[in-house]
Amino acid sequence: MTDRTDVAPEWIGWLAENLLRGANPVGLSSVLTAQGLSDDEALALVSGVLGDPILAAARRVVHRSAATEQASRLRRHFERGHALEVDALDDVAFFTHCWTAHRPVVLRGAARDWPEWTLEGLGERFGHVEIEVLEGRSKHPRWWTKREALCTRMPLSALLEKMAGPGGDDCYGVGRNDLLDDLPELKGGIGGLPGVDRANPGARLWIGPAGTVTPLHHDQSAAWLVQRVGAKRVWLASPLETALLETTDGVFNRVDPRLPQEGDLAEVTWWETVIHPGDAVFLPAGWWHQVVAESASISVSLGRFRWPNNVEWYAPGRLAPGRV
Ligand SMILES: O=C(O)CCC(=O)C(=O)O
Repeated sequence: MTDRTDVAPEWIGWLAENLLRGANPVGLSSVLTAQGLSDDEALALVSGVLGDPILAAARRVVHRSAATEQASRLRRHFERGHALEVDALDDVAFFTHCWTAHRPVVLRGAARDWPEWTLEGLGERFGHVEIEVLEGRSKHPRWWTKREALCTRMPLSALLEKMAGPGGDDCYGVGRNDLLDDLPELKGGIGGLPGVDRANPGARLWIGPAGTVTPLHHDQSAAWLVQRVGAKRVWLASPLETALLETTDGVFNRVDPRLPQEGDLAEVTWWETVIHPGDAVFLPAGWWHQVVAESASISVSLGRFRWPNNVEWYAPGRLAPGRV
């Protein structure tokens, strides 16, 4: 008779996981017999794991998580296909339909009254100014783990030259570094958007060639992403898309919404939009988003609102198995 110590721990784990997922014990024991156990040994092993108090404790935790999964699904069921895209949005409508509803929105022409920016105009006025960029990103698939090594400074004119070239994801002036501190004259031209603290909008600049990719990630605060020059394609998915919680990599995610997905990931509802100069997209805290520049691009993000905007406790990537 095989006892549990004779069986590879991976098989015990496999058995426990499948029992917790509700698999039929008889089916599981036939898999074990196909692995070389006799019928009696397989059944004894399955009933041993079924009767284990550790499994009973795990069931209680799994029940809570399955119930939460259903609550998420209920919300997704009603959200599906109801992405908001509007041409006008006042503060009250924004507060009701986006901020408290925790829903993204595309506001077309949101920055139509802001002063026009062009690559040529910025080059003429600020080409000599040194700005901070991340360079060498394309050599590192997880470049965000090497930010400090990749961070360098170059004159804006050098970045604009790269932006006139074929493009790619190698070099990007990313909003994490407050480039607008290097270009303070530009700050004055940045107008308000619904909900934003006008005195201190928390503006950050994103400037780079066609083809820059900000991989799928979530932030721990909300922001408007305002397109000023060129076009960007943005994919969004709700934090309630629980399939995406299994592919987290810190605040990033291994899923690329441009690629076909399998299993539960194929069921994720993506909301895809392209923003052009003047358009803005509201990115609620925690919503997954990926951004790809379709042409040489400049965007501004605004991250200070009239209401508290910080959910640093929200970090599902830290709850990955083995990290609890
Ligand atoms: O524009 C980009 O490349 C990324 C913007 C973004 O992820 C953000 O504003 O949170």
